[in-house]
Amino acid sequence: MLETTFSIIKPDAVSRNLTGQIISRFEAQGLKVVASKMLQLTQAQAEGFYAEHKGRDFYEPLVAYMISGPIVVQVLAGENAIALNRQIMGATNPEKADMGTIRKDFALNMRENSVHGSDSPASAAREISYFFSQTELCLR
Ligand code: RTP
Ligand code: MG
Repeated sequence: MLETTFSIIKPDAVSRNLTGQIISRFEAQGLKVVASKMLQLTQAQAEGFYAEHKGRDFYEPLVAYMISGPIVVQVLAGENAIALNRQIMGATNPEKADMGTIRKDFALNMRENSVHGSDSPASAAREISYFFSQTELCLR
């Protein structure tokens, strides 16, 4: 099924100049960038984006990290894009991520893990609309 998913290249990866290498991995696996921008999140934007994790012990340090520097937010399109992106990213904890995944190769630790990807169609829809209007997606 042709899907769209939402991706973030997180501050640890942008600051280490890994943006191009990460996008190349998406493209090499058949995901197409259909919207893209660089920005630095405000505290309120980061808190809202991660609202589902509010109250967890990692929530506050996660928000602080996510506002610590610029990020690249993107919409990726392709066959089974949501699952495919998660596969390319690897497990949340880089020590548990499969060989050849972004997190295995680039993540610093469980928090500074280089990328975010939507985990379901519902979160993809919510996360895309959190950063992009429908007219900003180049789907044709
Ligand atoms: P993401 O949402 O960023 O794609 O990552 P995920 O689904 O693999 O992980 P999730 O459970 O949704 O957690 C969101 C982000 O919070 C940070 N985290 N730190 N125990 C910890 O220190 C911990 N657990 C999660 C990571 O940055 C994770 O990607
Ligand atoms: Mg998640």
